[in-house]
Amino acid sequence: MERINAAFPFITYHAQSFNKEEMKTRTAELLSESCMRRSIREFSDEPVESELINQIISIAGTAPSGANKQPWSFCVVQNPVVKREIRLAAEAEEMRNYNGRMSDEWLRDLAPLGTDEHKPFLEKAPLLIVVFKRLFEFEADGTKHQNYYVSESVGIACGMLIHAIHHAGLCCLTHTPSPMNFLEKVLGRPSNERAFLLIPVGYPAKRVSVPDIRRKKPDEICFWYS
Ligand code: IYR
Repeated sequence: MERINAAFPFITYHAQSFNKEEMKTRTAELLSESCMRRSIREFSDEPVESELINQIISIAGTAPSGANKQPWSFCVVQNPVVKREIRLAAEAEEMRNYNGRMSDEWLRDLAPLGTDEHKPFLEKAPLLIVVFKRLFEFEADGTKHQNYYVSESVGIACGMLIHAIHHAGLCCLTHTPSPMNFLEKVLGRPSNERAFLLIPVGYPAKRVSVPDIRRKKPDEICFWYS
């Protein structure tokens, strides 16, 4: 449909187009690649090229967002002193979580994952991507502008980030130290930003073990109304 509004011009969108066979093959390939992704907690300290990280973050930046406000900031932490500061602060919070703040049910649910308050990966991984959500925007003169569906938008961007990391042949962990407001202070973020996820990224250590867990089957997660 033609839409004419000189103030807000539209451009023609050229969607990707595949035949039915290609659609099935591409989807099957993406599914098998997706099935191979696992969160890991043991990283190699081998560095990762900055250009690759820039591209991965650019992929996350293609996520849809409320009113296209793109309410996210991705901080890439490579500096070992800053990584150490983040590890110490995260471990201090987690120490309190594992020793009183988490319910017995929560601790029982985490038992199969083998997690505890020690977070060596926050120093070992060559980089940490700290994702911040931007609650609103400031203009230079201090005027505030609203963002919309901020958590939804940033959550989608993080999903795409994690998938791009995996697609590149790297590994990551979605780490959620709680509370994580220390990240705003350590990284000196502006007052409109809140820490959303802490994602250590790198190559896996030589031998990595992961919990033997299964994913829900399509009929457990998908409900058709035909
Ligand atoms: N944030 C803690 C605890 C934790 C919570 C959940 I839910 C997990 O899936 C895994 C861990 C930690 O990182 O140890």
